[in-house]
Amino acid sequence: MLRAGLIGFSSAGKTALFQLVTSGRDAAPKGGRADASVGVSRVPDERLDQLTALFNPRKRVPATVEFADIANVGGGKAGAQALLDVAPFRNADALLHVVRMFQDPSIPHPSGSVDAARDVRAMEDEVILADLGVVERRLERLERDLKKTATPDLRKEQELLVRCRETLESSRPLRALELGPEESKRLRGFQFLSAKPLLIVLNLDEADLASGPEAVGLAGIEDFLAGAATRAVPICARIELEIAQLDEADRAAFMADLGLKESGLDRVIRASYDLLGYISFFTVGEDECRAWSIPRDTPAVIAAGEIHSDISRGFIRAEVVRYEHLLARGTLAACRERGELRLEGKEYIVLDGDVINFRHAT
Ligand SMILES: Nc1nc2c(ncn2[C@@H]2O[C@H](COP(=O)(O)OP(=O)(O)O)[C@@H](O)[C@H]2O)c(=O)[nH]1
Ligand SMILES: [Mg+2]
Repeated sequence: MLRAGLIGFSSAGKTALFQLVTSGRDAAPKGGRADASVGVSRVPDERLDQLTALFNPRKRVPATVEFADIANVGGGKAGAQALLDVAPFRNADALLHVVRMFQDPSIPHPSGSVDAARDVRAMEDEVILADLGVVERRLERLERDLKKTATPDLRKEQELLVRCRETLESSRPLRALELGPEESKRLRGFQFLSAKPLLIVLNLDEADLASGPEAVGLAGIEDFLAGAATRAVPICARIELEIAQLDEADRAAFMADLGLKESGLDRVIRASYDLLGYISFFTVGEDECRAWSIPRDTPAVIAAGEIHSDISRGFIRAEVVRYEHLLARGTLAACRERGELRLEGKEYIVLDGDVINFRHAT
């Protein structure tokens, strides 16, 4: 499951976005925490709807995205530093930075004016500073430990952290570092905030909503978006929250009026998937039809582990068919007759839209 943490200055619209993505028809509350609210959105997916219509299973289980919203981070003294102490942010796969672009004199901006480019940079600086604190503390400890026992492992860690420090000190985020697989893994262990992919959610003024993707241009953050693992998506949290609460017929009419093709929820989830390079595969049957999300280029044996570690451990073969073939033929048997049902091994790279039955030893 993809986990996203919402960050941003106060009154940017984090909580409005959180409500938008977790209050829809297909959402499930997950429960509160003292330091953050956590909610789960189900990923809208037409392919899963079609497979469900075909198999008529007892259960339809969409892929899920977990969102965490924190109370009042940024702007204050604590800043991004506070995020480091909150598990749903430390553990997040991606950060969603909600940036205020709406004008509303009744809601004061903490910096006195609406300026998306300034806020994007300021939040990046906070995140970088928070990571720098972690790097420096860890380096101090390492130096002491290395004096006692200089293992190659500690040396490698030190080398990596020195590179991190240089990057952060030059105001660059750790997601900009180019790392080998071993270093990447080591870095992940630290759960640095600036190493996480960043989705900038531009919370537009109602008046700009219809301008759609061009609205990104209004923010003046082209240079920033050229950075590694950084994207932007426009929404209008307040209006889209109102739309989400309408019944289906009214919702379609309202969206057409505003020139919206996709709901804010769909756009944010799609952009998060894109950013992280996530894809979906499906499992089907009379019992349940289900979507699973995995990173692109995942081998079958690892994808199996997404379902259950036993299935990965006892992996024998993956029976794979494209969902469009399954929909066209109507049954797995018909796909098999046409040679569209393939047997694949552990190393097979799972593709977006594969329908898979894992054969495994128990
Ligand atoms: N006009 C307008 N107001 C908004 C929009 N999004 C949020 N707000 C309002 O701005 C205020 C702060 O939003 P909130 O989501 O609580 O911000 P947070 O501090 O980032 O969690 C609330 O009164 C929201 O209703 C928007 O798109 N347009
Ligand atoms: Mg809030």
